[in-house]
Amino acid sequence: MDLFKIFEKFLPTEKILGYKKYGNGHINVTYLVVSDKNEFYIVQKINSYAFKDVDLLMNNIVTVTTHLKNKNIESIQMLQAVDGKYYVKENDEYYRMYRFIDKTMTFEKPEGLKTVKNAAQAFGKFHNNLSDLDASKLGEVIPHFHDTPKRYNDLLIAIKEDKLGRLKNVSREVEIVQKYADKLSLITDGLSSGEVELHITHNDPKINNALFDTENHEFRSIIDLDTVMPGSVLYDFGDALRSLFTGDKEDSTEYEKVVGNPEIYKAYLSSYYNETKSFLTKREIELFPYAPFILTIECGIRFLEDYLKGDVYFHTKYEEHNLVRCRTQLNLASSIIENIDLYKQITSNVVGGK
Ligand code: ADP
Ligand code: GN1
Ligand code: MG
Repeated sequence: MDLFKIFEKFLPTEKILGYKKYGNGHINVTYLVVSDKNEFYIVQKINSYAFKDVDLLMNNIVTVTTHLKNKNIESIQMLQAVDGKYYVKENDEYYRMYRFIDKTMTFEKPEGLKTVKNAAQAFGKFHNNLSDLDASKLGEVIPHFHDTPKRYNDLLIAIKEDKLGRLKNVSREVEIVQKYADKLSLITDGLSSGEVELHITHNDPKINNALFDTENHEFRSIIDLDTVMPGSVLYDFGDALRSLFTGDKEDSTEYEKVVGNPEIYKAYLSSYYNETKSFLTKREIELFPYAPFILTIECGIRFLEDYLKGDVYFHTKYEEHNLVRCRTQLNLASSIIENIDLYKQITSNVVGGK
């Protein structure tokens, strides 16, 4: 990969002075670049295994960022290459570039309940700000992304095929997933019946996909808009809590330490509910306690499937990496569902019987 050549196709009037690999994402490869005009940029190699239709992907992102910009909301600013496209194709690989949002930082784990509340407010406002964007302008960039029952079926196929002979290492994990198989369709059933509504959602609201101000740690901007598309707000609610509960321990071998945290749940729910109560349905509120469980077990299922398939989707650093990640998520999912009455109680206290 020639980063200099790629950069030139976006900005022929500037030159790269230096660059380094940046961030902890599992999908794309990200570089922080500084130019001879002392401007900072993010250049990313797009993961074209995950994103099969790069035109659709970039169209979604530009549609959303333009909508936010028109409302004066700080957002990532994609650059157009000299040919007018929002990506450059080089040796069958796709690259994109955007401005670094200055004086911002990401967190890998919540730094106290203030970060939790800020993140909840951020994603609540994100849902609100996109509620007047015509959903038909966005394509389904990864079909069935949070269709948890389908994710489970995909896992069953990977188990059957056992391409790498790894099934023998995961009997305990398969058993845990099977134990909860009847609880995986709560959100998708709600969508089918109409009790859970379609919104434009982020679908990957990890804590490190929100930028915070370096000085006062206030929320600045939501990033990593790759999976923005129509979905349920419960996907974002559940996955944000999954990420906040997991913190920086997603890759930890001490997986029994990755458990739910009722204080974090309460803080997130209170701030999120404040932003979104005008449009939430009764069923969505009922499913709040289940959403972190569903999104967490789904994530565990996806890591397990990828482990069985030979680590084709998520970036991994060693052979058992996806299996370790799967274990942390399954431990977390179990700890949430085992305490579901507590999460239900917190929900009814916060929501006060809407
Ligand atoms: P991935 O899909 O690999 O997770 P992200 O878009 O989340 O890629 O970018 C990886 C990291 O780069 C982020 O967690 C954040 O730290 C940083 N980053 C990305 N875009 C920006 C931006 N516009 N301004 C500042 N930092 C950014
Ligand atoms: C991936 O790209 P990143 O690291 O923000 C994944 C999410 C998973 C997450 C698990 C497009 O997110 O769905 O929840 O890893 N993103 C995609 O850490 O698959
Ligand atoms: Mg990311």
